[in-house]
Amino acid sequence: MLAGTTLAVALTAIASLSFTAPAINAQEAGPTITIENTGAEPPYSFSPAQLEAKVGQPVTVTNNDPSGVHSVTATDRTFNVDVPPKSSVTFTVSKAGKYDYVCQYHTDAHNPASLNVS
Ligand SMILES: [Cu+2]
Repeated sequence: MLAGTTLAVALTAIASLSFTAPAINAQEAGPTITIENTGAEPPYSFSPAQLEAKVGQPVTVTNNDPSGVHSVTATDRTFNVDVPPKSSVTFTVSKAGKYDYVCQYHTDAHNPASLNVS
């Protein structure tokens, strides 16, 4: 009876470890903005439209559009990052705040988006 209980506890511990590992990996990947050319309306998407980051935490921008340079440009110009086609750029924000941003090259052709830094 005692041996059976010990085995059950051990199996529960292993199950917990395998369940939490993917969550830890996701955190290490850090906040990421993905830009796609969807061909819909508007044609270009920032995803997710609203993203959370910490002050000083690297924010990665991945541009999956094979043919266009896009940018992540805060409307108050706190940050302005160009992202060439099929590439990624990382930036940090040193001051907390909610920053609406646009693409400086297609100001009316992306969905509204914001980065909330705390
Ligand atoms: Cu753009």
